[in-house]
Amino acid sequence: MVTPKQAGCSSVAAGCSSIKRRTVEPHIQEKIARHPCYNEEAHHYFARMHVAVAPACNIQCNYCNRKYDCANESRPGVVSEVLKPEEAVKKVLVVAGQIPQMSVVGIAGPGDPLANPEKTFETFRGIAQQAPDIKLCLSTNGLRLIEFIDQIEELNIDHITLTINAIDPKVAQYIYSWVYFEGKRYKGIDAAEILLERQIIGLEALTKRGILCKVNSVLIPGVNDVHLEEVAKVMKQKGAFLHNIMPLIVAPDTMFEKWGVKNPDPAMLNQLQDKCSGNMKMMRHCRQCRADAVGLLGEDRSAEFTKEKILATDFQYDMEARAKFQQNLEKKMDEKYAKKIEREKKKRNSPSSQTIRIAVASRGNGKVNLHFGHAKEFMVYEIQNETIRFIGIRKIQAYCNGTANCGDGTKSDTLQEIAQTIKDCHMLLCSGIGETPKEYLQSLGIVAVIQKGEIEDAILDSGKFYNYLNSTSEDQTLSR
Ligand code: CLF
Ligand code: SF4
Repeated sequence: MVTPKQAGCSSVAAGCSSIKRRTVEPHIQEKIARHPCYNEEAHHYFARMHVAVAPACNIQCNYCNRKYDCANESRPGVVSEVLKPEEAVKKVLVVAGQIPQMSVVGIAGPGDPLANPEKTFETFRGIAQQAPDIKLCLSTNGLRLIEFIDQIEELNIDHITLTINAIDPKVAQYIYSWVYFEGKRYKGIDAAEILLERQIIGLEALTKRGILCKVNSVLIPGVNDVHLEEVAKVMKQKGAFLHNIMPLIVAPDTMFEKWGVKNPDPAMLNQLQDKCSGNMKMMRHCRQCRADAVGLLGEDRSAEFTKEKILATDFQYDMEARAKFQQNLEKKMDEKYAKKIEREKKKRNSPSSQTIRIAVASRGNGKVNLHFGHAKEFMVYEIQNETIRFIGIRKIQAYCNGTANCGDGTKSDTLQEIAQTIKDCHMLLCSGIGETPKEYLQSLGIVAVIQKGEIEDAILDSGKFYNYLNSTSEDQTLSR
């Protein structure tokens, strides 16, 4: 769904590295402590899953095509199997038993959850009854949000993602082909006016009831790129908690593909997020998940939990064991946060220290623990004067796709593409890397360093090392 779809979950989250605990009220911090999307810290430890129970949609976004399902494709709207509510509830219970850090269940498609209200609420009701420790999350395009606001509140669905790509119907008319509302199909400016009005009414109602709302906006170059700054201002005024500006992924056979609209590059996305961050808390760690994603945000374990396997599995839902496991994770997060505060207090103000941009390969747990060849994404950070800032996610095609591909000619193309994706980085941290990619990256001025352990410690050490190299080397590739 859109909303989620492109927009990732049909929603997005607050997770932004830029959300500092001390700027969040305690009752909200409590709500987001274990939500991997609304809390950037938590996304290293806590997992989410989506159950795909909502196939229909009531609008047509010009970037969405729900037909395509490829195991390597990760974007909203895409799903392998649609489930019935009872199958979805069983899947949640099985997954929760096997992945104890799974703290949130979202419904984000593959269509719009509120265009399928019976299936959506039956699923949420079943989960609330049988697994009351799990947080419920919903991602919607907002067209019918106001109609279901009472049910949302009653079921304690406390995290809503609303995909809002424009606030001006003159812009929105190029984003939506049609809107189906109260038994009639609208097109053009009429469709845009209806959708935008309903989205704002929905957002205001969420704010009034104290339900956390994350707004997802798809950055569409040439269509709403300039307009999104205005969107961010209005979303803040209306009470949204978090803004997730996510890059367009042009799907095959869509209007945007036909019109030749291009995906934005990372620099365009980062610049816009920086501009908008004055108005709103920004989420920068969104992975634009599939509507049946399972696992930590950077991984997708959906293939391990097919309908066939789920229906054949006996399970026991041990809420006590889950609670203990999650308390330990939270303790770990708290310790890490305390360490960070301590470091910030001690930080020396060294004016000579340059800003260094570092790409990190991680498979979760807040660690550098992934080999370069297996990475499907990098997390990009900046460090200056011992202050670390999370910039965003760069998705890539993995350099190694298994031994069968090793040594074939396509690898050099893949390597070039990967290098392009992180060409603005000075360093790359990973748990291992072969000589060929290491030398290639070095030739472009990207120093690959093998590191293991906590991401922040590794960045601090590597930042110091980089500054040292920079001060002693005559090699100009080290000083950008
Ligand atoms: Fe899912 Fe969305 Fe809830 Fe998260 S995803 S419904 S808020 S539990 Fe998260 Fe995925 Fe981005 Fe969505 S990373 S696409 S923001
Ligand atoms: Fe989501 Fe519907 Fe838009 Fe697709 S058309 S992205 S399902 S809201």
